[in-house]
Amino acid sequence: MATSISDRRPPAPPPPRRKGPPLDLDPAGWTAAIRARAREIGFDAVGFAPARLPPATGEALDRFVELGRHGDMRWIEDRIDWRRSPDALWPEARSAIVLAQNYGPATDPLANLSCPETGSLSVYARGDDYHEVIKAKLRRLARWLWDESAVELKFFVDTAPVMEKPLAALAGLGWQGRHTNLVSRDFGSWTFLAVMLTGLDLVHDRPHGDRCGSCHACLDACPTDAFPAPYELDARRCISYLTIELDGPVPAELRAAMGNRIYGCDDCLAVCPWNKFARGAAEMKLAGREALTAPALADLAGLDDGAFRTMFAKTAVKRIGRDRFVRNVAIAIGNSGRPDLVPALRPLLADGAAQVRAMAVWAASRLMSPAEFAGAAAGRLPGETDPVVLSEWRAAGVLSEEGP
Ligand code: B12
Ligand code: SF4
Ligand code: SF4
Repeated sequence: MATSISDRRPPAPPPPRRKGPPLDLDPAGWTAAIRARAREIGFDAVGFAPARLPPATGEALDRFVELGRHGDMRWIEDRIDWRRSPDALWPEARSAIVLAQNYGPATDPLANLSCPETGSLSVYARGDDYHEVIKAKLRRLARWLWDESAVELKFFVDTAPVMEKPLAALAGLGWQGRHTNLVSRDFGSWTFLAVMLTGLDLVHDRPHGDRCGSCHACLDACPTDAFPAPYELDARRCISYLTIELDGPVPAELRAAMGNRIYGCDDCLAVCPWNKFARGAAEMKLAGREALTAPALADLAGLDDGAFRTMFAKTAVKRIGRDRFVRNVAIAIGNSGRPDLVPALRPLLADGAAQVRAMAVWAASRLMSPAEFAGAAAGRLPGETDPVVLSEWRAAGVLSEEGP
């Protein structure tokens, strides 16, 4: 029955079904019943598609990987055969139930970008972790469907080798916009997606066409020029990838464009004109927490592991761990133009994590006076052995090519 598949964990064994004969419904009956139950549970939109993606979608995925645009996200290529189409992952699947959850922000999500002494977290990271919120709802839907139908099913949110956006488009929930995300006429760019595969035959929705027209606002808004062409993303340049997925130092040429974005990025989503039809999220657990709207960089720089876990308890941010997060904070401090943040930055030059020290060197080279920077180098260099950190000191001009 109801098993949740992820790239990281094997599926759980099916729980016992409640006693009694399964419901006897035709495909239209099941489709209507599932739609009603999903809405009752709190999903904002539901669509139905065949459990098979067209070959062209798999070919686009192959091109994305061949071109190396997935960067260090090796898990995309590891299960690429499954990812191309759900029926490769699970041959018995007949239909995909695609679910959308609106997380429309209550205020302008980009407002904080002009406050350089604070950090900007993307909207989705300011509330409870959507994976957990949506998985709880999926479990309820799966439990009900398994009890009523006795037909096997599997469900996913984000982490399984399934291409959720093309499936959602096929199920009529919207279209993949030029920024590559699913745009909905009802919720604009602000939806999370989830998928349930089932052995049931259902009545499939009709995909609806592309409504981007001549607009290219999202392409123009991208701070790092991450779209090599409309409808194509080079993840290696995307701030979402750089701040969340990439471990280690961020490529030097992209750091300045990150501004104060310390977890994810919403620029291409936020400028979409279809957001004018968007509504605020009804799911309260997804509502942004006040403390995460504009946190002071000086406070974030001081987070140790325990304080990081407490501050980001139950959010998606905790998944990246303290070191990667504070690395992002160091870059934002380097972009702040605020020498008054030097006292908060200075301890990061001696941080236990090499990626934090490396980005702190870069930030210090931008904020400190030459004399101050030379003093910091004299204090830190004698004990530094990490090649990545040394290369940052070298790039900042305090080490010769031959070494210290
Ligand atoms: C990997 C991943 C990322 C990567 C890569 C994003 C990407 N566009 O591929 C990174 C880390 C950058 C990322 C960022 C974000 N993500 Co993300 N991500 C995923 C994940 C796990 C897989 C996506 C995937 O399959 N990518 C592979 C590419 C090939 O697929 P595609 O984007 O659909 O590509 C299509 C077209 O763009 C085109 N194409 C793409 N490349 C190429 C190349 C060539 C040559 C050609 C011809 C065509 C072509 O063809 C493809 C098929 O139609 C999904 C969850 C899932 N399991 O599906 C979430 C998901 C897509 N992410 C999501 C979100 C919310 C985000 C962010 C908004 C988070 C944030 N605020 O920071 C950003 C948005 C950035 C952006 N503009 O895309 C949501 C999107 C919801 C929606 N409404 O669409 C998803 C669905 C998670 C979820 N369950 O809700 N993400
Ligand atoms: S999320 Fe930000 S960096 Fe990534 S493509 Fe969109 S605007 Fe560009
Ligand atoms: S901003 Fe414009 S081009 Fe981009 S997804 Fe929205 S409508 Fe399409």
